[in-house]
Amino acid sequence: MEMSFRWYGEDDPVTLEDIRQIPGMTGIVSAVYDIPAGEVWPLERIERLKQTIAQQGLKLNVIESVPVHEEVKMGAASRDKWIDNYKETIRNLSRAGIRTICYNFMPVFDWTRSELEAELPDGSNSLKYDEETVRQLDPLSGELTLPGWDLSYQTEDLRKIMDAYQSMSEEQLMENLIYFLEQVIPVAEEEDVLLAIHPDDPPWPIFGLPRVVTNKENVKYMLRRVDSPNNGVTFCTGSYGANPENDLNGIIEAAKGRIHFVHARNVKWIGSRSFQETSHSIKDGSLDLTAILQKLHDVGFSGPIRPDHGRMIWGETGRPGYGLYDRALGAAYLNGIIDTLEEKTGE
Ligand code: DNO
Repeated sequence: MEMSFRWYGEDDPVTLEDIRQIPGMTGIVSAVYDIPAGEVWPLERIERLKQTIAQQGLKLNVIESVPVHEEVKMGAASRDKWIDNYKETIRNLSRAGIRTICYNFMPVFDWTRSELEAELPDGSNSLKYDEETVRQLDPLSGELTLPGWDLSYQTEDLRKIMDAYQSMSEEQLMENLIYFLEQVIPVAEEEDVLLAIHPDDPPWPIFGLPRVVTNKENVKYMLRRVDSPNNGVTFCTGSYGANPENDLNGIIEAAKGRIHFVHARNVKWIGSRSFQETSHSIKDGSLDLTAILQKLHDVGFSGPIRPDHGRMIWGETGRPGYGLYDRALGAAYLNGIIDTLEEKTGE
């Protein structure tokens, strides 16, 4: 597996110089962040990002994410224009030698939490999701804004978009995803690029908006409907694993051969539909990352993997979930497991 690390570009307080000192680190997961969702990514911007990373002896191996325009998710009449742009971005990424693109299909809001700095018993803090708190929140009030959210909307536009989704069934949203894939996957095939859909985080509907990349049945369905090796998934342990009903090894089995990228982190279930993020250790969270990595290894996964969110430890401040220290510990933990698995089979 290719151990990789997410880097938010020149504005990231975590530098490439820091990242290259993590043992076993080879890949960088990044994006051209200042291009509005739906616009074509110019080749020279991608090349520049790639060069900056290469100068530190690292490799830009995954783009996370190329955002899908909201009108595509909504199935609006204007969606084809955005889909054409998406195809062009795939072509440009391919020209720059990028082979893996992560994206998501969550209506309006990317990953959602109720608290960004919830204290853990050891005095560190981490991201937490409490269903009751989220249920009482109005995302239009501005009382909660999260780092993963697209804040470029005016409140009025956001209200209209949210209203349009209220009447959309999960089946319809899935159809909109399939429509998108039927258009872009042939281009990904031509360009030798793997698309890897990120699950919805958390994997259930929030704020009355439908969500579909949530469980084994839906993953199987979308992989079968557009049955190409280039149509794959990002297997995110913490997103699928937030729901205790999701059997993670079962999802890996269902998606085997189509898992193109892995996000590894742990969560502790703290009530119905509520969880807090922990260190990667199986002693701290509810997920058994050793068993999950074993399963990924068994199904032949050898692609990019990154430690996902970390806690804030040792007084570090910064982008919630994306500090240096705990993610570096996570990478070391994961590498220990992976080395053991791969050495056994002589890889
Ligand atoms: C959160 C991330 C997500 C992810 C996107 C992929 O930390 O895992 O924001 O990047 O959903 O499109």
